Amino acid sequence: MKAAKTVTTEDPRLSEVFDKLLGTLRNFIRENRITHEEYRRAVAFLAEVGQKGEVSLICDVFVEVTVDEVANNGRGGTITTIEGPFYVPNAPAMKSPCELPHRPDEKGPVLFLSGVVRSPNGDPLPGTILDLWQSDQQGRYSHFDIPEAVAPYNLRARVAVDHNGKFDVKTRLPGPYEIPKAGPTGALLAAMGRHAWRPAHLHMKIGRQGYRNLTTQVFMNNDPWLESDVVEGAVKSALIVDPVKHDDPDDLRQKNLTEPYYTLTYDFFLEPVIAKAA
Ligand code: MBD
Ligand code: FE
Repeated sequence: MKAAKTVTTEDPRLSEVFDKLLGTLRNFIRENRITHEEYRRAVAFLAEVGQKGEVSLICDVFVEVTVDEVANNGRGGTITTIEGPFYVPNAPAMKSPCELPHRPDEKGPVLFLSGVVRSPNGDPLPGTILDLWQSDQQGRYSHFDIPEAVAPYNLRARVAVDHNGKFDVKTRLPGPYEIPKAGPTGALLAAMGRHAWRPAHLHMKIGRQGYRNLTTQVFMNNDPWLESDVVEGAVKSALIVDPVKHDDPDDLRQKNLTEPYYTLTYDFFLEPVIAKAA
């Protein structure tokens, strides 16, 4: 007969880190003389975070920065930052040049995002997939704030770069994002007197065979929340970008646009996977 398997005996890493986490938590309770009332308040808060579907939101806002720091310590190439709670896998596959899926009445200025994905020595990397996602002009993410049935994969796509490693994507400028005031995460921030804003940003996961996956974001310069992102430590200076405004009437007519548009060029650098000795 086969012995019954249990997760605990099969997963020493789980036992080890759980014991350590508990130890840290017990010390925290002792050092801060956490009262029974505070404990009950915390438990009720966590229950509400679960009920309102904000587990990923609150964890990513307060904790993911440190996970990213550990995961990418010493890494070369473009600097990483957190994935956040609003990534959706399997977005439409597109080939550069392309336009992200959007509603017929999508608001906000057009943004042409372009650049080249490169290896550390600058060689372009054809064969790369750039998985892009972003909020709309009002800071809303499809599948979360915009129902999937209304606009599936709105402003999301997996873009294949061209044979020169280049991507050329037509999209819209994202707006800043505010954590909803109605939920427990927003209530916690309000109770601490903190604002709940993230500066306008674009998210990307970049993948190519032989290279480490890169998850990062670029942040729009001149955003009022750039210096005080509610996600402390997510904004890094090398990730701040300056979209260029274009409003020449002849140029607009040529592009079939009636409003000024923006361009943004940013190259990404991937780090090769180091083959491990057998
Ligand atoms: C976001 O848009 C985001 O990117 C993160 C990390 C947290 C909350 C909202
Ligand atoms: Fe985001």
